Amino acid sequence: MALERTLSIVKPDAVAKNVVGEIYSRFEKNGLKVVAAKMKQLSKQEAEGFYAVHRERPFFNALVNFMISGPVMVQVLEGDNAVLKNRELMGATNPKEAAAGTIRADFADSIDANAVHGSDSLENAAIEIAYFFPATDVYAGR
Ligand code: RTP
Ligand code: MG
Repeated sequence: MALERTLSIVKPDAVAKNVVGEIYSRFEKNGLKVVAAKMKQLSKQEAEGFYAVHRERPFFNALVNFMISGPVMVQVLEGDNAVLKNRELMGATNPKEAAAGTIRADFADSIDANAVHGSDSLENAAIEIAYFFPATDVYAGR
């Protein structure tokens, strides 16, 4: 299996609910190691840049406004097949469709406030990690 890194964000709703530790536990119990992390209040510009692929989508403004509604926790997760594994732990985008036991099923309230972000491909993971962390701020997990 391939050792990968992926970019994860605990979104403002989950930070406000005080479940950062609960979500980190899911990562740790499933072989994903936090190798970089910071709490951050995103600016509008940072949130727009991060979700630039969705700029033309009808939900873009709501998404950006939600992402800047409070601080987020941004982390790099490292582990075997980290990109897919994190997406599996997160569950479906809409928490109503998320499998039982996933982060979104357990902590998210709606498709708009859905607790976590995770990179959707290895290529995007590299881009997203570089968006938030200089290479010197990401530590080797093993
Ligand atoms: P994320 O990027 O945040 O990890 O979420 P995702 O891959 O599961 O979903 P994506 O398609 O990338 O959409 C990004 C975020 O936009 C909101 N969204 N709303 N109303 C809608 O149909 C809709 N579709 C997407 C969600 O909050 C989603 O997390
Ligand atoms: Mg996405």
